[in-house]
Amino acid sequence: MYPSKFRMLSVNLLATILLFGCKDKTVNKITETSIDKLPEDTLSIMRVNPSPLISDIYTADPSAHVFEGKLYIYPSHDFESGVPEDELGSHFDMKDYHVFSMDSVGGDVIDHGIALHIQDVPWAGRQMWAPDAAKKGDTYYFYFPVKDRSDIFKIGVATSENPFGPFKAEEQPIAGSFSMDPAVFEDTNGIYYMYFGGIWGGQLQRWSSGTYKGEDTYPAEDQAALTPKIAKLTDDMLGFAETPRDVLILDKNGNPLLTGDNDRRFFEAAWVHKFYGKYYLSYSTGDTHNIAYAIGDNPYGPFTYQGVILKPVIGWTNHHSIVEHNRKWWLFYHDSSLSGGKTHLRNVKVTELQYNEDGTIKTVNAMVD
Ligand code: FUB
Repeated sequence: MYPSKFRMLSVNLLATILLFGCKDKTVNKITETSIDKLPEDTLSIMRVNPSPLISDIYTADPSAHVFEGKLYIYPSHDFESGVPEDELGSHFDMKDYHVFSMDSVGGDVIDHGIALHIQDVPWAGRQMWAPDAAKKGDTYYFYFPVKDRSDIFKIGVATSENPFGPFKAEEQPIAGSFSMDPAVFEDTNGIYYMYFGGIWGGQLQRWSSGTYKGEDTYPAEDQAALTPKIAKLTDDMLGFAETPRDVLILDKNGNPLLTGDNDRRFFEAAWVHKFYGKYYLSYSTGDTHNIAYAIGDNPYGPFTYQGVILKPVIGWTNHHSIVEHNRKWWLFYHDSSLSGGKTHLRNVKVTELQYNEDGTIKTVNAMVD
């Protein structure tokens, strides 16, 4: 093994030659076949180390959107509540949300203060996890997962006339909602869908029978893995217009990813964006810490697994969003660099996301050597 600096240099050099150094388009283009032939490290061509966007409070799970030409970030607000760490994520004990905005990446980041507090959600018990937002007409909708008073994750919705809130929560969680990590996608035809779900602490595995069971049930290692869920939203954006369906993620042979395929199967943090008519589902692989992605032809899928967008970051969790602004695509994500690696004290970052000519995404390696 080379010392790491030398190895990094050689990998970068090889990647640069492969991608930019040759004028011949057929070589410049990374195809499926060439990807298969290259050592995995060679694909980590986007080495980045941006500074945290926000450093006076801890923030995580950034859902970014463009509203009225500006970038808005809807993150979780991490803080030290003193709840001990466990496998269910009890130490992620967040109690409120802040919204942030910026005119463009690189500009000042404005903290708009508390947008929603757990005290103002009538049905909430504990743990405000990764939120998202959407705009329809003149109203902004804020979607958030929180455990109810029976300690079961549900998804709530709150509204405001402003993108930064304050948001007023509905009296009850969204009927038929469960688990966590909502991500709302507006298709180009104006239809809105919510993707959601997450295993382990996210409780998705407790809903396999259709109703909540207080015990964890996973498919066997050689069976199809649990998937994210999708539901079309009602016209008023406050509910599901259909029973949530499974979002299938297939390998390139058309077979569902298996429970034992920890490097590729879905764990949490689903996000969908559209690029040249294709639907890109990206998500965290959780215990293997990647942001992976799959491509499909419609919002419901199936989606075919493609690879890794973001390699593991400092900290345990990996959670992101993807948005286009000023003709560039941006990858918002978090790591735990500010807190010195503390799992539950994270900070939001952003870096550019780039596509290969065939529509696949260049892998980002944000781990500092
Ligand atoms: O922030 C709490 C949880 O950690 C999120 O809901 C997950 O996606 C993970 O990032």
